[in-house]
Amino acid sequence: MSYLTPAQLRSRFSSALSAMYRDEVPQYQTLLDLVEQVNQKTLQQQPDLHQALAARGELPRLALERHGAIRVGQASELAMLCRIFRIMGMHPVGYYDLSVAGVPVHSTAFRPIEAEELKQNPFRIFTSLLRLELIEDPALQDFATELLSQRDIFTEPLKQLVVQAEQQGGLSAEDAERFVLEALETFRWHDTATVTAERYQALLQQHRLIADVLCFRGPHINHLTPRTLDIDAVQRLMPEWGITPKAVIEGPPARHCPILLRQTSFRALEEPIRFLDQSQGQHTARFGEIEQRGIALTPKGRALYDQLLNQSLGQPQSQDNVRHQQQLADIFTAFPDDDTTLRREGLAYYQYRLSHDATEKDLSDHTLEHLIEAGTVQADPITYEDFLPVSAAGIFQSNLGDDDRSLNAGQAHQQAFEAALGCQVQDPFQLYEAQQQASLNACLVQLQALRR
Ligand code: OOG
Ligand code: NI
Repeated sequence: MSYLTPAQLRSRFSSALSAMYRDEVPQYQTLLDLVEQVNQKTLQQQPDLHQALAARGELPRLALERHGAIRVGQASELAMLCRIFRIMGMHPVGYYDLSVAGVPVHSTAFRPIEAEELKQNPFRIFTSLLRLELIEDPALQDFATELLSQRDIFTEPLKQLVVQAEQQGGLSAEDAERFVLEALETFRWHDTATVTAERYQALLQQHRLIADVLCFRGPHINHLTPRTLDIDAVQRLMPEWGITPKAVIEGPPARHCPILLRQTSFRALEEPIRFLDQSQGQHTARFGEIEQRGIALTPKGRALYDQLLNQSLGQPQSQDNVRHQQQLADIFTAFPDDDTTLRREGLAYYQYRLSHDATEKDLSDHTLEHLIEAGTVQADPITYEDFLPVSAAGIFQSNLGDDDRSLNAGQAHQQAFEAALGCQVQDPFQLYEAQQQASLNACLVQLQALRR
């Protein structure tokens, strides 16, 4: 019996999810069209970028690249998601405590880990677990617990298929098709709430996110995110396309060597819902987002990023994106912006490879730096595959109501999160470091082969 690879399963799932979301949220299709247009234009205008992406084999994954997000309410839900995503080759990476930004959740990103897997399909899901202990009113906290204990966000066939996949080590094409259809049910939008309008209001007042997680039968996918090559252009063009973006782009400013992740989003929908008492209301949860990814930073680079970002957060925040970007750009002049310095100062991660025309005569007792200078060894930036807590908080806030207040900041609770998850989250730095090291080792082996 032959099984689909995890990457094949992941691709089928992400494209089915994308189709469902385009159906549910028509503006998502508009966003995809806009991003596609901007990406094509950017590739035409920047032949160097085009070539670099082609050389790294990233062009085919450009149109595929997207992430999504969901929010769940209890440990058992998170643990089951972990098993479902594992079958698709997606593993929990990173721990994000959003309570520091007044959002009552903590999160991880389920994503492929190996370079080859990422190349095939980099789809990831930012997954948040509600922290019920941050609900202030004890009666409401009890009610929330009860609500959660009454729901099952996974279909019976899905649970059976998960066990089957785990036992036999994969799924046949036929079972995979059922698996995708059943898994979609968990991510689908429900237009009926599981509570009365009055309860909904009470939970909404605690925090809009609490109502979003607790009042529905499932954790509707709340956004999907295509990857753009020019986020400033998309932000600028959105209004022309009938989309109102959040005020400012999150993350670092535009740079010659893009670092980490830049994001912007828009509120997509006010959806009619029917409450348990049959009254009608509206719920805003679903939105659109775009991302532009740059190079992954080492702990040293990340510390510099955090320091500069904090410096900018300490200034009066402009709601005008042009001014905000200018402010950021001024502060980020302190961050080296050429690959050689980023690499030599150990600020960012690179993937090393031997150039095609390397010959034995290029090799006489040279250091790595010499080999790179001579063009014998190439160093390509490793793309950042994770998220940024401050940016994520900004994305969360942008699709909540303006009336939202922040909750008291809680302590980081990584251990509690991992207990709920049923396993530990992987450290993103270690993954990038390992990828860099593996590429160096491979280069060394090839060099030695040339010397012989
Ligand atoms: C997730 C927000 C975070 C990102 O891209 O940083 C996020 C959510 O609203 O559930 O998706
Ligand atoms: Ni997102």
